[in-house]
Amino acid sequence: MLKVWGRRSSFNLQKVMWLVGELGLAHEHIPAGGDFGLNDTPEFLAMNPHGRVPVIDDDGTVVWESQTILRYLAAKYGRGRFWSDDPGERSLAERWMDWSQASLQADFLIGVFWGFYRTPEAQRNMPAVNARIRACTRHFQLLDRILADRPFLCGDSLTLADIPAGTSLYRYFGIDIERPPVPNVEAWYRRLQERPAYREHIMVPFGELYGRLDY
Ligand SMILES: N[C@@H](CCC(=O)N[C@@H](CS)C(=O)NCC(=O)O)C(=O)O
Repeated sequence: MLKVWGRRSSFNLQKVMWLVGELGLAHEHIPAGGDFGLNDTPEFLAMNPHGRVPVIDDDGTVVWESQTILRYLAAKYGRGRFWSDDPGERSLAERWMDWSQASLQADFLIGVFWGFYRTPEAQRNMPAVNARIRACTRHFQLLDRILADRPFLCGDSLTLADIPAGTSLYRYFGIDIERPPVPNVEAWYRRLQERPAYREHIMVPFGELYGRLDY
């Protein structure tokens, strides 16, 4: 049985659990990280030397790094729907995954969510946070243009492209920051909220993270 380690408030665990849910995979979830600890034990470090979540163990195959896990699960259990054997076709979704991690996640999750929401008010570097909020404005306006003529990032159906970027939406629209009007992104967000796996794994209240920098 597939085992998945991570805390439900972890952005990177959420991406993985969303796909697990979309694929309907039987699994065991083991809370780890944050207040649950476990990720600094020798057993955990033997699975992931970085001591970070998420980690999966799929009948003896251990994988860490959320986006690598997404690719692994899609290739193993989602052929046709979430994975193509044609490298060119596969790259259509993979470019959005990599852009999300390198650009959107860097500016939103690290720059804004950590810099603003997770940092106690007195310690915030607001000029730096505001620069990252402006970068997020540009990212979401770009997504808004892409989504003008399609319901999902790669076309008519949900693909791996939507997962890392779509995971940001619950927090982006849920914290008190300036946002541009992005009607196509908002429509995409509403579409994602119709999916049970998105509601269960992404729309997880994150108040426990406010003002906390310790994990
Ligand atoms: N690049 C890694 C980042 C992993 C990471 O930083 N995970 C965070 C949670 S999102 C973590 O383990 N934090 C320590 C903790 O929760 O105790 C990935 O995508 O999996």
